[in-house]
Amino acid sequence: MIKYVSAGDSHGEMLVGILEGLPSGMQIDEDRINFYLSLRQKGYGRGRRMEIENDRVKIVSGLFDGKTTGAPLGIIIENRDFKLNKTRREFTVPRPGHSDYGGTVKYEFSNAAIPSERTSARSTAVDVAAGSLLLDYLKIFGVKIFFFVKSIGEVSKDINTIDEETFEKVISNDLFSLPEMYEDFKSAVDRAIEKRDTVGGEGVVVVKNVPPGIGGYGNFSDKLDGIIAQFVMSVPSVKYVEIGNFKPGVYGTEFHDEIFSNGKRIFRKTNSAGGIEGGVSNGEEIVVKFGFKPIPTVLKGINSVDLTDLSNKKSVYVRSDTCVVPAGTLVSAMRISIALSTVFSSQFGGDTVSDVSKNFDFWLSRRKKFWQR
Ligand code: EPS
Repeated sequence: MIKYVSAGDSHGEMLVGILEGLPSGMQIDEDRINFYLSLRQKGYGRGRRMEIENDRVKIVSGLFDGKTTGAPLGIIIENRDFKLNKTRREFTVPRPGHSDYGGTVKYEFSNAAIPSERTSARSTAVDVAAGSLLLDYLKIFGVKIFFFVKSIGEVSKDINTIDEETFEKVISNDLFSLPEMYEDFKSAVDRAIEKRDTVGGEGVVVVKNVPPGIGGYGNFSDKLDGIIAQFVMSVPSVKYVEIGNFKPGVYGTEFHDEIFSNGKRIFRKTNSAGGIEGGVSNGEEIVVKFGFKPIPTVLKGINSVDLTDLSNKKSVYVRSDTCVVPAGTLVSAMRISIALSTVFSSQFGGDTVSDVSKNFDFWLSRRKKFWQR
């Protein structure tokens, strides 16, 4: 089964990821990984740190002639800030909304800047490297992952799906927005910059081509929606995750996606469930929506307390971003790539790419009465 762990501090020497359990014989596309890393950096509304970094992946183990060997992959991304600036922070007034307070209490630090070394969104660079690498693993199953920003601040467009052509347009702009929303989203970020404040928003990930029957319900921890939610909910700044399209107040007969047959094929006309029922995929697009809070480091400061003498003070300002919704949306998509890879690998394990592919084809062939591409 595929497993992923990471290490690395925001202003330390490098970020490190380990991906284990990949089959042998998978070609690794470093250019695509670097492209996704550059997408993560360019989101409009990021701070000056992104002008310093130029994230490039280095894979230091588990490859031979560019293909996986079955051994764990060691993935490294260097922090240029470490070499160029050597940022070192010390403060004792925690930023409300950041990990400063909880982390300082937990580990008994005297410097409230230490917890964010690990909880900073910097660590998501290596998540994006791992997740974009795994897009090739998901290709064995024909699975594709698309994403877009749905809202920034008050500006929102309520759509639940996206086609490949529109996705190409989304990733060619620095807000990952649908083309018609770009100017409005940009103004929403600019308003926050003018106000010396920060702004949140929402993103959507759409996963295509997942057959019905992926995931499990033997135990709560097997459920596909629960697994996806854990991988997205833990992205920095995410405050909620929703699968599908639930609106309080709708009746069961309105909400549930009726099942039809034309005698040859089973199909649905709606996708309120977002592609998952009972913890298992149902063959429709998996639609994951999530919301980002405005980030907690604000120029004006927020009321807080100095932990040294418990006096009331404003929170500190340190170099930061204004809006992380575009970057966070891409990160969430790449976390979903990791989540799905763990699930697919536990269901269709194998030592080589062709073993995995054969296992999956056999499984599908047994179920072709119900689902076909
Ligand atoms: C972050 C603060 C900023 C962001 C950082 C997340 O970094 P710094 O403190 O060095 O200015 O740029 O995000 C990244 C470094 C990144 O690569 O995404 C925070 O406090 O969470």
